[in-house]
Amino acid sequence: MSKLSLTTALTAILIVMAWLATPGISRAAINVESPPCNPYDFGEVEVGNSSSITLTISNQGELLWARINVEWKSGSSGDFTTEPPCPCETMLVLNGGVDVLEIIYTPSEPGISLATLLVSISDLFTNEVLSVVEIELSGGVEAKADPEIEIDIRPFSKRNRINLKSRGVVLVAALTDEDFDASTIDPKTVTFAGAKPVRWQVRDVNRDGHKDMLFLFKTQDLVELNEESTEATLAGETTDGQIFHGVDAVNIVPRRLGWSRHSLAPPKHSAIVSTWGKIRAE
Ligand SMILES: [Ca+2]
Ligand SMILES: [Ca+2]
Repeated sequence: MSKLSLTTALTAILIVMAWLATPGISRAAINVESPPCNPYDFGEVEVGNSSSITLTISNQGELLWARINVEWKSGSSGDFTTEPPCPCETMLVLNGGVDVLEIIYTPSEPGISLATLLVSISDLFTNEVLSVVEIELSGGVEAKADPEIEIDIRPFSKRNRINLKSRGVVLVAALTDEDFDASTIDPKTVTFAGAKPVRWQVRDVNRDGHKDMLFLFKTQDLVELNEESTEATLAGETTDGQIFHGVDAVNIVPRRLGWSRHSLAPPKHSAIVSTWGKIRAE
């Protein structure tokens, strides 16, 4: 080893020894950037979408090597994640250096989500914990409580008659208004009087210029209706998880009361198909 490189090595050792000998060594700084605030609220993010911030951990004090440990104190599962994933491998930050951690919020359902990320900084050489910072995270908005929407049972009839002994079908429209966009309904979540829809389509049922959603149910599936029923409920969720319900009057047709044998006969399957086909063709 040359005299110069030996001198350089000795100097480095002396510097390290000086660091180790420094009492009450100052702390590394932790900064949350973009935007710089703690707690941090991601606000409203659509279910399935993501928003992220960058946690910047910088060693700007007098510490030579900072050892950073990051772990979830709460809320580790589900909506909040980090990149790299936590609990993270120990990060080492040299004096003057920085390391970054991305915090990602991906809401899985409507509502408020909370989490706390725990960042601890210690001296690599002495293991002394110098600083512990809790990053409090929140996201989402309060879910609206089951709003009532406007529905229209048998949209082309004001009497809303339902013959529970029929093997026919019942059309029910979920209508769009200024507070609700019926075209966002997830049809697979919809029930009407205990029945699941067998078909559905987006169309402007009441011709107000706004798309509604029209559902077709088999009458024999309306298990929650009986001859005493005066109203029926359509309920479901939108594609982003907002639950809703709507109520409309029904006029249950009494069995065999004033009906001919002909009218009690169940319609043929082909008649059901042609009814829906006619609507689809419009
Ligand atoms: Ca009606
Ligand atoms: Ca409409």
